[in-house]
Amino acid sequence: MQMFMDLRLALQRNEFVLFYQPIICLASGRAAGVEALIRWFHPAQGMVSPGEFIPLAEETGLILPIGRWVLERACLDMLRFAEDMGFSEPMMVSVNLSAKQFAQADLYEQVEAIIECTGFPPQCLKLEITESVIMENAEAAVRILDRLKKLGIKISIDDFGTGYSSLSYLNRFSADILKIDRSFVSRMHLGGENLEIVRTIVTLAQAMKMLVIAEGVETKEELEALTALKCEYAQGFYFAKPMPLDQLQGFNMFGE
Ligand code: G
Ligand code: G
Ligand code: NA
Ligand code: MN
Repeated sequence: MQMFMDLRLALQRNEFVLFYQPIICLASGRAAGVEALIRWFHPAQGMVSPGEFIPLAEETGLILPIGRWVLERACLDMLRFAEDMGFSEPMMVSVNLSAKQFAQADLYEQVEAIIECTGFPPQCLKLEITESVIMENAEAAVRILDRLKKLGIKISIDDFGTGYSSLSYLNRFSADILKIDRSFVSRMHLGGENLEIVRTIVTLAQAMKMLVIAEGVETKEELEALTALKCEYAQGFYFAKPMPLDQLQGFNMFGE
């Protein structure tokens, strides 16, 4: 209950911050973009992880105003970052959408309005929706994803491999990217089932003309196994942890 009251006030008290984790192009070693991950700096408890408060925000509906804030903040942060760094275009940024956010009747209008007021280039914005959320109502997902795509943004299917997509649906979702869940990437270099699952998802993505990102890469061995499978992109503590915007400036965004 206390946590709920605090969470309700966190937005107006400016206690949320977005951290960013680079997504690496394996062929070039360069950062191809970043994923925005929210952090809550509670005045008494310090940093509270989203694993703790996102489920509460989702249950209580607070995720809707928080989610709007995340989208707008991510666009504004990336515009500022591009300006500070002298980039001609902002970096590609991925924003996570939870089940309730994805089910909002006015999601399209919300994303459109944020693109318009911030002036953020839509081709640099990506929404991440988990496979299980998409599959909860696959017919509705086909329609909303189609509409969102018309704004010019990109769509990623997050935690892929954990949510039982039927292959016929996968073809109908206008998604651009599959993110391989980190449970499969972990220890894949040891061979066995994880390696075969990752191999299958990479092949599937290529056949469907989708890009593929491996999540949760923690070791050099996992990276080498992914490179051998010709996985295109990866993300994980091996490259970089999620970090505040000012540290992203110090991160070598362009590889060696
Ligand atoms: O950053 P971390 O790895 O602790 O995130 C834990 C969980 O919280 C992940 O499942 C992640 O997708 C989710 N999460 C992080 N940031 C956001 C956000 O801005 N919106 C939503 N809906 N979920 C987020
Ligand atoms: O649910 P989603 O895929 O959005 O979750 C992203 C979460 O994964 C974030 O909480 C992020 O901090 C975490 N994460 C990113 N890279 C790694 C990694 O290499 N290992 C582990 N254990 N977690 C990671
Ligand atoms: Na994600
Ligand atoms: Mn994921």
